[in-house]
Amino acid sequence: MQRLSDVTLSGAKVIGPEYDRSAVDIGIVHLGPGAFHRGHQADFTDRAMARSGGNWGICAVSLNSRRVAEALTPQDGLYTLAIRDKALSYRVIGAIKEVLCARDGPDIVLNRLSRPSVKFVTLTVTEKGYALTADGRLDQRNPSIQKDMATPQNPISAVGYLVEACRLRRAANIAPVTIISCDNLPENGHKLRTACLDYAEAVYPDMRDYIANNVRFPCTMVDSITPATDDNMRDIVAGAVGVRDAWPIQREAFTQWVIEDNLPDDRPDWHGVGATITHDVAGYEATKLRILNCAHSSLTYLGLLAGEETVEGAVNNPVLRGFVDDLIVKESIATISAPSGLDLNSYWEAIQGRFENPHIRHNLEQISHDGSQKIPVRILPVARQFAQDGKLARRACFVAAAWIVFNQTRRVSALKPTDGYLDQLEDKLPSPALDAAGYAKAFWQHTDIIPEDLSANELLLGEIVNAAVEIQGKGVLQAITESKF
Ligand code: CS2
Repeated sequence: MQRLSDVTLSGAKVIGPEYDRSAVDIGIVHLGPGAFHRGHQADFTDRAMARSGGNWGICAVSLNSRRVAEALTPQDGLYTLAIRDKALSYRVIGAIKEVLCARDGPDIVLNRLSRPSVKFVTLTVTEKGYALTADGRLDQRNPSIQKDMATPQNPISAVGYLVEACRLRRAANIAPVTIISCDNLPENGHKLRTACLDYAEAVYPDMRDYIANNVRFPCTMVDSITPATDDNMRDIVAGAVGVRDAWPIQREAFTQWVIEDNLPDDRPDWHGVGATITHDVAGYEATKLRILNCAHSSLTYLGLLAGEETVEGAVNNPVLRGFVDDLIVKESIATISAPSGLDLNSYWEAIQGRFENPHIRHNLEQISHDGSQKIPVRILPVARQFAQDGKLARRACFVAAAWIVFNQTRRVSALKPTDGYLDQLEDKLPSPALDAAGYAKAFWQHTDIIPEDLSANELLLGEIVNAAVEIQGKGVLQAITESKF
């Protein structure tokens, strides 16, 4: 079977880019072209060019791995988007014009970032890629940040590349780019801006004010379930498309992109293909993080401890379903000021249907990664809001305790949890040989992991420790059943 490429595309059995790829210049550099970028922003941009044209070709830059470049370069950047839902559909996406790996040297990446045709830099580098401390500032102990501060003209970190690009464009009298974070962080644009300003202040002090006054960092909320691709999916896509695609992307039908109305007029027609441009991103962010992502992380740590493997399996486990439904309806939703017109209970009902999608295998293991970056923005804000009102969000505390028990359990096994930030702190973490109470207490009091206001709250600490002992002692399902929430 032939490999997907510009040459073989005409022979494919599905629709491809509905614009002339060869005529499209690069207008966007994207950092972190993982499955989510290719299933979400690149899809929006592909459809925007089909609808309204524009030079919005994407130069995708992997900061660490060569895998995406090795898979897509022989395919001229083309790949298949497989929508796996009530209806199955396939489309070949052409928005990515080239894929670079920054480990091959920063020069070509900085060359692209400095091009006058490039107007946007978008990012999906996951929460850990922002190198933030628990209080949202640049983590200057981060190894990549430390290295970049020593050699800023040869960056390796996302922040290092962004600030160097701003410096080079300014020196060449080229208009600054607009930088769009597309990661699951509350106020993602503001946090990325703070990280860049902190970095600039330390490395190029004159650049701090320039960036502060000239570079846009709109916030966004992004949503579409895009599980990792496996060989089974490659075979399914090859059969449907008729050409071999080394890295197709599977995704649910639902997709949503909310972008803060802080964009230049010259932009892709993202709005025309369904993106929401609004001043109220915060409402959408909190809604998505504290409902969808809160439920995801809850089902993940509870599910993995209960022996479940997928989101579908966990959400169909009656004990877990009942617990997470109560967590969302009785705790999370109470802390959210919803965007006008959005009914949160209906929103949650729709998400449960998305989780049940039998056409998608979403492994809990994948969602369990980087809990130190996810739990503080998905679970802990619920506990904080309740604590500020003098109440206890016991279900949110139970999930935080399950994450701690999961971490302890995995650290004594060969299958360590995937969490780069915790790996960085390894020598400061409590010994996993401690009992459940001792480990939970020490972990919760670690202010590099748990924000200080929560770490110091004795009521929360007591709840976390009790829940950890229950989970460790009885197993998660029995602990849920016997707890009087
Ligand atoms: C998931 C998210 O892996 C995870 O942490 O919760 O990637 C989730 O699938 C997306 O935010 C859905 O929009």
